[in-house]
Amino acid sequence: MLIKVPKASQCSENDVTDEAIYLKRRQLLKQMGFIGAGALLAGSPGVQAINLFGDDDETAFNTRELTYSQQDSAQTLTPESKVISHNNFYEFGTDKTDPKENAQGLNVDPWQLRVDGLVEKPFTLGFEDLFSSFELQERIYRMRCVEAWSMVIPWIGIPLQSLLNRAAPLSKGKYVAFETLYDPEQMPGQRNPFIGGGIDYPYVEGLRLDEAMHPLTILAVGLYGKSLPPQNGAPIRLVVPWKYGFKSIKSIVSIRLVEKQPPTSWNLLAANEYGFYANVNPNVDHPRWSQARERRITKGGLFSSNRIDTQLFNGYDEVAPLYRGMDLKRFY
Ligand SMILES: Nc1nc2c(c(=O)[nH]1)N[C@H]1C(S)=C(S)[C@@H](COP(=O)(O)O)O[C@H]1N2
Ligand SMILES: [Mo]
Repeated sequence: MLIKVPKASQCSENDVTDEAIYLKRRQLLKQMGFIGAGALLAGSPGVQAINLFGDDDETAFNTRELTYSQQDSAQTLTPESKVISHNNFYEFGTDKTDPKENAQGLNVDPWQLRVDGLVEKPFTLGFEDLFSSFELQERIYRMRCVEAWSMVIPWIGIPLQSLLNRAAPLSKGKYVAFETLYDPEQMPGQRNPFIGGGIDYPYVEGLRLDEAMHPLTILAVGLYGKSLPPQNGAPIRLVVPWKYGFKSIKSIVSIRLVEKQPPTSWNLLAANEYGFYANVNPNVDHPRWSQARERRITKGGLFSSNRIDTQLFNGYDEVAPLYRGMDLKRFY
């Protein structure tokens, strides 16, 4: 199974050091097939990131495959060390460093992801199926948190579209509802609201069906050439790059086609601050802060960053037709 590298993503990676490491991993992924790597995980307790960055391998890389359409010096990849240590995963605590500290014991094998609701062919995927049932692709996406920081992350995943198509949605299904694992024993934030930030668990999210079917929408199973670490939402999480990060729900156990707009966790918590759509939009401020700019997390200390302008739809202009005629201030 080869990782396909789509040309559509609009990020470049011109950080030389990170790129060299990254290309090497990618080459190894290609040679081994991610399925082989997934299999290594089967017997391990909890999830361990698979290190595919093995011994020196000087095979020529096809760098053209990683040349993205918009070269832009602001698009340096966020170093892996920060992608996996500066997280929001309130099930494990509300500080950015809590998830890495508290989530390491999360047991993701066995795992069951159920796809059902208004579909012709409901199904359940086990842990191994997440890595082997669909063609894995690599996507480098910007991720913009509603808190006004952002990263550029090389994901590995499955277009959500392929998974939904396998379930054959019925015409009555207009929205897709997602649910995170509910397991208070493993997730301290779910048993203690002081740890979990007051969210009513399980964490739930939703998309309109056309958003879910958009080719940019993926279910990620890995990043930086490794399976997802627990703090990033192992074993499978949503990534919707034109929306605020909170839409990208982690550690998913249920994907359900529904008729009506489903409830979403942050909207339930504070409806005036977090809408259902949550499209990145520099012109619609959060009631308590501006969304015009963001801190792009880069090299240096854990919290070091560049301040840059935020772009409408996080720069993914190709999604604009999904919202034609909609008042983006009202449907924030
Ligand atoms: N289940 C769950 N999913 C979640 C969250 C969470 O607290 N719980 N936080 C969200 C927020 S606010 C963001 S910004 C992203 C962060 O993803 P990352 O830690 O991989 O960068 O995950 C999102 N998905
Ligand atoms: Mo976020």
